[in-house]
Amino acid sequence: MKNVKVGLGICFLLLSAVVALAQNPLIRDQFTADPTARVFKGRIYVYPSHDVNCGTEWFCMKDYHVFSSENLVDWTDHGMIIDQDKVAWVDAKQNSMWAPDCYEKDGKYFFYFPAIAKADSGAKGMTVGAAISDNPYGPFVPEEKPIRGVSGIDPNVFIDKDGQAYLYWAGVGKGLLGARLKANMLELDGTPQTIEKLPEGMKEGPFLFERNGVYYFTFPHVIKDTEALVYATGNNPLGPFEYKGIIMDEHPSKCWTNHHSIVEYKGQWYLFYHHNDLSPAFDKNRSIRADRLFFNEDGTIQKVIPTLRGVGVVPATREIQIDRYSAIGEKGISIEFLDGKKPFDGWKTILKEKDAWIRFHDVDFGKKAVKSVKIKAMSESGGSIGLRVRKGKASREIKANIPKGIDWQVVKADFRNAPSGIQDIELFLRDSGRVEIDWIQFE
Ligand code: FUB
Repeated sequence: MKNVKVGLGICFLLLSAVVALAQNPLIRDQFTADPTARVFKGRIYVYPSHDVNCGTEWFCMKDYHVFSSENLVDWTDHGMIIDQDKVAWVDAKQNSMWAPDCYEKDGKYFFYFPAIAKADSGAKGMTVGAAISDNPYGPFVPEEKPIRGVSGIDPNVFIDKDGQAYLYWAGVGKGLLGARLKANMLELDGTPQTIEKLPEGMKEGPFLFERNGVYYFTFPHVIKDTEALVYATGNNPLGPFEYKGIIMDEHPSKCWTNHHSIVEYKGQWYLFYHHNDLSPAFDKNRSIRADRLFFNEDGTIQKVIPTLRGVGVVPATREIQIDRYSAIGEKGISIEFLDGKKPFDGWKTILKEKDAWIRFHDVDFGKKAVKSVKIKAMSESGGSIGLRVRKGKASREIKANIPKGIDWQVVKADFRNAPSGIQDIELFLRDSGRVEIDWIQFE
């Protein structure tokens, strides 16, 4: 499933891997959380935090990677950009490198990250530091000391049209705060102020953006049991803001955290957020996702319904992970890990009843006609599946027989005269039986 290219670099962090993934979660070979997406030089960069499992019941986060994509399908892992052992002020015993951000100013990239400070660093507890690079993917050089006057987590930076920069963060037990930054982007300019008139209750992960002169102050907020993503708007980067409502409901799975960013890329707005897809039993090992976000005419945000399908348009000639579906029938179908002990291997679709079906949209058949389709499948009973490619009323359908067997096999079937361009794919079980599907691929 993984297509890895390794590039030669001048230092360790330029060892980069390209992983073809257009669906949710976006990164499947490691845990990622708290994604801040930014557009730099026409490319989308995502700065998440990096969960690992240390065998404890709490977050364990030792370093940061950055990922980038031009097409929202091929994500490059640029490797580790900050390591807790290499930051002078960080207490590396704490594994506390929580949600980061990155912002560009005058050709320099400022990466902001929270961590627990060493006792002799001049700061106490969770605080925020910066690291600077000439490139969005590093190498980043950390400052010797954290930013003075910041006590808390989840830094977020915004530069307004007049060039004034702001830093926001979640003050532990002190609500959400903001302050002006000096021109050097490394010092507060004035006293931090609490962002007022926000709803009562647990709040963290502030993310501010501006659209059409309106400042959107967005943040995770516990309304009921776990974190929903919500927002308020105002006329000024430091408020006051008026609460507007929910961007994304709390996860039904009870993954306790959510953490997000909102970015416009090539004319479409996206919400980046996280869920514990690859670790259903332990919600401190999370995975980043992206879905489209839309505004109403009056500037309010439409609620985003989380999807598995995600946002990338998948070339028909790639392995299509149909288990990351856009729609699914109600009966006779389930999605399971290929191997429950190896979640990074991904998922499979299990068709168990006649007419059970699954749909996957936005598959790009391009201009060159495909001739056949390969289906990686397994069927202990043997089974017959139908595969339909359709665009509106035009459709092309074939059937493929999956021979009886207890091993995965790649079955090839003729598939000519498929409609060109971007299509939906539907897969269904034609008769009784049980068929498991890993992926399908046209050629
Ligand atoms: O990732 C650790 C913490 O969980 C973040 O800093 C919070 O926003 C929450 O997502």
